[in-house]
Amino acid sequence: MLIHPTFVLNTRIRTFVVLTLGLLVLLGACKKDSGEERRDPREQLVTDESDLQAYLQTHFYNYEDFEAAPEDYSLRITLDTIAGDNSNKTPLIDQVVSQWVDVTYQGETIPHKMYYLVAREGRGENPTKVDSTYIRYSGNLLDGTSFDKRETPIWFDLTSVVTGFREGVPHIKAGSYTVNNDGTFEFYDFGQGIIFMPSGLGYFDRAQGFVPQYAPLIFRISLYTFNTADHDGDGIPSMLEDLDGDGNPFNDDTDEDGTANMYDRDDDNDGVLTIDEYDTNNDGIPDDSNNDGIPDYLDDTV
Ligand SMILES: [Ca+2]
Ligand SMILES: [Ca+2]
Ligand SMILES: [Ca+2]
Ligand SMILES: [Ca+2]
Repeated sequence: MLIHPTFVLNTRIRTFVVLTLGLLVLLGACKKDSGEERRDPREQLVTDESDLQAYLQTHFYNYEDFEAAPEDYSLRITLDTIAGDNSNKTPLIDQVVSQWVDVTYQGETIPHKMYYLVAREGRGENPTKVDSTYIRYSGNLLDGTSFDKRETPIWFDLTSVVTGFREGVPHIKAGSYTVNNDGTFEFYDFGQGIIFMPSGLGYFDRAQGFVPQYAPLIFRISLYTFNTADHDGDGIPSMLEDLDGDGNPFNDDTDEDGTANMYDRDDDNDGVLTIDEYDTNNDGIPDDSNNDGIPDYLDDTV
């Protein structure tokens, strides 16, 4: 999926983002209101789950528009209350899929439940949770407040967004595109979906712009395309550095030097960069020169 034109676009737009937008979905810039004890994440989870349930039971999305015009790529996902003329609509709760995501607070692992829904099945591939994605999105609170919105698609490295966003986007498939004569892109066949997350997968106690503390979040997303990311540039895509296969590439650290393999350019800390010992004969199979079953890039004895 590494395509030259998008890569160029990627670099340019990402720089723009970092410099000018101070993106809300980015983690970092922690602002904590003073004077108040941080709430217990387990208790907050119960409150958030109850609020999310209430929302999903009383709201619907414009699924009929997507059923009626599956090829209309200008369609946006809209959310509305089930009431009045809309009282016969199918509630979101009957359409969402739930997913458990572990969050670690002060050494304790707490499973968080989030929900997602695919409104339009894209025809491309699914990104992984550590890829670089080109998306249009809008973020809302449960009361409808819009706190962040991008009409023009933008590149996001999924490693640098809030957890619920990172976990939700891989359920959506990318699309295809054509390049116009003037160099602009036309996207089609892309997937669209919605993510509903408790505050613990969002900003939790870090108020951000229009997002108050402890706010569950809703993101509507269109995934145009993505690039497979290799954060350390060692030739191994970041997701493939998830050696224990638990779906989490952030917790694999072969040489136990404190840097996860996906960010480590010398994964076994033997002084030879991974890229120089991974597959030197280019046969597509990681080298294992002493045939001990441990590839050279993870074997500090070779
Ligand atoms: Ca890598
Ligand atoms: Ca792992
Ligand atoms: Ca590595
Ligand atoms: Ca090495």
